[in-house]
Formats: sequence, structure tokens, C-alpha cells
Amino acid sequence: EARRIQVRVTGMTCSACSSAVEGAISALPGVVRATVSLLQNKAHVVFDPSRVKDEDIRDAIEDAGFEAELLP
Ligand code: 9UX
Repeated sequence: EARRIQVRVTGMTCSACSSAVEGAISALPGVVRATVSLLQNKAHVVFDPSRVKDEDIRDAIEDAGFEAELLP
């Protein structure tokens, strides 16, 4: 069963930033789809929870150089 989450992402200032975040999330095994809105400072991620955890997604965004907060 796929799960979908939203993540607040701060520190993105241009479309290359949001593309980098999308790429970092998409590179994780188990991620089905990742879309990032620069204007909304938000990522939407669909993933297989048996393969990747929401904390892994947050960590990948932070490793790419941005601040990430999992939204309820
Ligand atoms: Mo362009 Mo976004 O250098 O950091 S990728 S502002």
C-alpha cells in the first residue's frame, strides 16, 4: 500500500533548487513519485513504506542542503 506525505521544505530560492530536491527524493529506493513546489515550499511524496521511511525522505532533503519538516 503506497503512502503519501507532504514535507515543508525551506531554503529553496530557484527552480534548480526544487529540481535538486525532487531528484534527491526520487533517488531513494521505494519512492514512487516526488513533486516539489518552489512557491509553496512543499514536497509531495508517494512511496512504499516497506522500502523507505518518511524520516529517510526528510534526511535526503536535508542532505541536499535544505531544511525539511514532515507535515501531519
Ligand atoms: Mo540557483 Mo537555487 O544557484 O540555490 S540552485 S538559487
